[in-house]
Amino acid sequence: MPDKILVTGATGQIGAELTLALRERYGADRVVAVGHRRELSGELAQTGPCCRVDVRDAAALDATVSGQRITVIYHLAALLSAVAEARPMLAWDINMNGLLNVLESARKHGCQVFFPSSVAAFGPGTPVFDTPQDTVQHPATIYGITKVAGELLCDYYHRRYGVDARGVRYPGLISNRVPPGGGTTDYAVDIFYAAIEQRHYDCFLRADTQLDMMYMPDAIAAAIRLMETDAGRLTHRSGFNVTAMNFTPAQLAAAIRQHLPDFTIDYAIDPLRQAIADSWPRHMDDSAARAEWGWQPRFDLPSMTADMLAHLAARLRRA
Ligand code: NAD
Ligand code: AKB
Repeated sequence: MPDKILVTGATGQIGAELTLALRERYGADRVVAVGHRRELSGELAQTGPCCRVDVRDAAALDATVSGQRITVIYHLAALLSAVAEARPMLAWDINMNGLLNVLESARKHGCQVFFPSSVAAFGPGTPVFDTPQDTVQHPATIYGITKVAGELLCDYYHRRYGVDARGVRYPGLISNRVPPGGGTTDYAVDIFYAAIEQRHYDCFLRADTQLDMMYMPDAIAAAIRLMETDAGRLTHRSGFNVTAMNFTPAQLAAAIRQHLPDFTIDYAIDPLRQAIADSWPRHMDDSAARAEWGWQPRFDLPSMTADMLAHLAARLRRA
């Protein structure tokens, strides 16, 4: 069992749910949630320790890691694909210098590190169907470039300094707790809010844009399972392909119509996000993750859709 865990990006789409899951599993006082701009509030603040650190501030981050006697860092703080493309310099600063600072603290204090890469680490030249674990990685976005560089940096810190850095290439993640933070796959979450509240959605991707996706409970389980796996079982380390389902906006709309027959969808294409989506794989091969650490998703498109609608509708009624 890890002694003490730090979660950067704890208020984000993944961080908010991962922090609570880690507190549930290892004990609330062992999991420190790191916020960025504002004081943490709500469930995150009420259920365990919190602090505020800008991950670009190496000294502040290191003081937190050493002061709190941290042994495991889940490093989630980053800018996602669409916001990164709007502010490339800032994205490089946060995504790269933030990770470098985390790895340096991990090196000094002997921490294990989880780094979430992305399907965005692939790009033109990568096989789009059954994208292999080890293949061409020439992403066309600044976000994807930071993800490839991040995977390489994690491998370097492991090889050079023995830092136990691990990670997955997540596809688009779907969740009902925290809205997504400015990615290309955000449509697959936005559509549920619109379906429940307006029975209509204007989608920013084309109807036939097929992408890999995953429901948040599976994403959380993947991170924890990989981190708990005996290191001797791992051949790969920092960029495991993982996926749970793949669909197009038209197929997701059809799945929602199984529950809300009057739901309608139109398409108002955003050229930036369409170009990003068109540069990503249609379906990753995640057999390495299945073989090396037993990756197995629970949710497919029908079960995710039913669960999402039920939980989000209840959450919106309470709000
Ligand atoms: P998010 O945008 O919801 O959250 C990012 C968090 O980072 C926010 O809490 C923000 O406050 C924090 N942050 C931003 N700048 C910071 C700084 N300078 N210092 C400290 N914190 C800062 O993102 P997410 O969806 O939760 O993604 C988390 C990680 O997972 C990211 O690395 C992302 O690239 C990766 N990922 C996400 C998805 C997805 O679909 N959500 C898919 C693949 C990979
Ligand atoms: C994004 O769209 O930027 C993220 C991702 C797949 O990394 N959801």
